[in-house]
Amino acid sequence: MTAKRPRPEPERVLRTAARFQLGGEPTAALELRSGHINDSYVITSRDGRRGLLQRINERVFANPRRLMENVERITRHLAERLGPGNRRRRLTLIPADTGRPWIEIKSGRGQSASPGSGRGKSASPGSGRKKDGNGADGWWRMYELIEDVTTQITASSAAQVFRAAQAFGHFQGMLADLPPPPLFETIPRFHDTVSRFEALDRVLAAKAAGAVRGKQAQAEVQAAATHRGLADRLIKAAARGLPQRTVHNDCKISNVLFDRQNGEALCVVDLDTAMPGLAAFDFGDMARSMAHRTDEDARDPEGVEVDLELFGALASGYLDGARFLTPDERQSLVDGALVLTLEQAVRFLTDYLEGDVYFRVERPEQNLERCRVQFALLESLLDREADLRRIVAQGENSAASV
Ligand code: GN1
Ligand code: MG
Repeated sequence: MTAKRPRPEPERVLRTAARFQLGGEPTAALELRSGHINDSYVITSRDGRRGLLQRINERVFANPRRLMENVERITRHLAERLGPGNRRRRLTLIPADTGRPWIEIKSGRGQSASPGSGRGKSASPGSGRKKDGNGADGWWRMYELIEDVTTQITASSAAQVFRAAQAFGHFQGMLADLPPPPLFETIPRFHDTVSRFEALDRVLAAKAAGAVRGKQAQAEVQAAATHRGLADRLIKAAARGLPQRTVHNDCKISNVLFDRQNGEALCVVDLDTAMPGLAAFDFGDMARSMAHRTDEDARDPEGVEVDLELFGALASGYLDGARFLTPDERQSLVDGALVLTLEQAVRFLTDYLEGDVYFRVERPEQNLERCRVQFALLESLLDREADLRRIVAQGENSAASV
């Protein structure tokens, strides 16, 4: 599904972009292929304005209307917190011709997928969006493009990791006083690792898993079984009273924009999964994306290991940005690193076995390779668990030293 979704023709993209008040007629659309889920284009207008146009993947986000309400609430709140300047420090939605910052295109008799509460993940291929009549059906939005920034696939220095982690901590802090109600859960049970294992079980039980892929992934299926005992660790900690906060839920280093001139971590992007959750979810995603030097898309898991210098920068940057954490939350952070890395391995493995229906792939074995990288990282995190706990415990003291 995600990977096989039909792409709109370039002129359709431009016509869609023209419905947003970017300023000047859109003349160029450059597709970005870095995200796994949504379709993203950098749009340039005749007046030289640039915007980020995105089509929301409705097979993953079953209720785009409520998702966009979340995004509007978050961007409005951050604008209030940061003040009228600081436009490079926050995302700004661009209104469409409807007056709202999104449009829904439905062509012909085809209706868009009806909002429901089910997870996109369980949708079968072919469900979701119906006839893609003009290739551009679906929910679209546009953000102002933040100029003169760089993004990172992997961390390049401890100082950079410190800044990124601090930015995610500040992001959580700014959302701590978001007026009620809590944000809508755009993907239910998103970081419920136990239910991620159950999804794997279902794929393994189904004949449709495909004998060939099942054989290819034997070692990884075994690794998942070996580490399954970790899956409910955060769920149990949450039941013991860890606070629910508004968290980002996809804290990859690639979701931070760095200033091109001075390397400052300017802005956290990708707000689609910001919703109630645990601080440990975000710390865990940061650890799996910033505390080592390997690309998540590396073909070979050889040499994948946690880098304690980067992990130290991560812990001190995050603890500096998120000063509101309770002692119990600080205790849970290393668990977050272990559980989120395991969860991501299981998600990639499930998708590989299911036939690459969720994460966009460029090559057939990519999801299995991604899974191997996560398992290699998990082994390394487990080997160094005592060090990681010591580093987090010392983190606050060393926050100023990076
Ligand atoms: C997906 O689309 P992207 O790249 O922002 C995924 C995250 C995973 C990540 C792995 C909605 O994010 O949960 O951690 O890939 N997002 C969703 O790179 O499933
Ligand atoms: Mg994301």
